[in-house]
Amino acid sequence: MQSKPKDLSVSYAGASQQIAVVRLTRGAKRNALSDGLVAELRDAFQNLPDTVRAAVLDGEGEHFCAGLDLSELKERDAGQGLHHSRSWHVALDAIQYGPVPVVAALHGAVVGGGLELAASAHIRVADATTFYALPEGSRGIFVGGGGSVRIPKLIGVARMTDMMLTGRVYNAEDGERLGFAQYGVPAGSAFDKAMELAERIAGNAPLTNYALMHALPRIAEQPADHGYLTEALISAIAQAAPEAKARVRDFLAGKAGTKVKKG
Ligand code: 1HE
Repeated sequence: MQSKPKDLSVSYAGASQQIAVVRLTRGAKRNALSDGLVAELRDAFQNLPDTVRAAVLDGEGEHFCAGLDLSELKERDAGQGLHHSRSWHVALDAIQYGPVPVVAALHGAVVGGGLELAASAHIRVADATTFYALPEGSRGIFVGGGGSVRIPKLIGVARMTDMMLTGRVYNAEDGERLGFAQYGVPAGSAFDKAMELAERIAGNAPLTNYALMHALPRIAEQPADHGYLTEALISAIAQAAPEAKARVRDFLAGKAGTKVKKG
């Protein structure tokens, strides 16, 4: 029996294969996220090998991701709809709260569930062809992949409301200005820039990366008084690691090569 071709590829790159490249390979359907592809994403990020220190997420073809596979949009009762949305939450949480930082390389359409997927990464690099939209509003549905939690954190509630009420589309330049992407690059170069950033991230102390992924977003949600205590705990744990001590020693001995330079 022939098995169904996968809609996702996972390969390894960089020094010691430390970078996982996770690619949506459903270009003929603009990388639309079928239930099967959402499960493949979940499995890929839940099962990254221990050797991996950073990941790059991208999509084949002219578009990063066209969102929910509309051909699977079936009549669901409320309970089934709830579980469908929750399955996206599990998959996208596996990206945001997985073992390693994820850099999304964006180009073309980053729309609907594709924008929800991009928002679950830690860094977004967008090339000049990128555009962002939330067509859910015009399709009579609502976001269901964590977008109402993550997207306002990037651009604010008012802008997300406008996008969904009016179908507004933001181009790459506006998207960078508003906070969808932290890096804007020329057309065709998002993947290379994402790999460059992933290499740098892979060189960080693992506990620092862990703190940034798992502690920072939670501290930012805490009342200041709680946040300060959590920060103190995490910083005490991070600085106690032998690797942290070795890095500071190297800097003080002029050996680190990590002096901060003007950008
Ligand atoms: C699809 C999908 C899809 C393309 N589901 N099949 N998302 C949307 O509402 C976006 C819908 N898609 C588009 O607006 C456009 O396809 C694009 C702007 C992304 C790309 O345009 P283009 O001209 O390059 O491609 P195309 O000709 O529109 O599509 C090529 C094929 O991909 C075509 O199939 P074919 O068999 O006729 O070749 C399309 O049907 C198919 N395709 N997008 C299914 N989305 C957790 S809740 C999240 C809720 C949402 O994400 S709602 C938003 C859904």
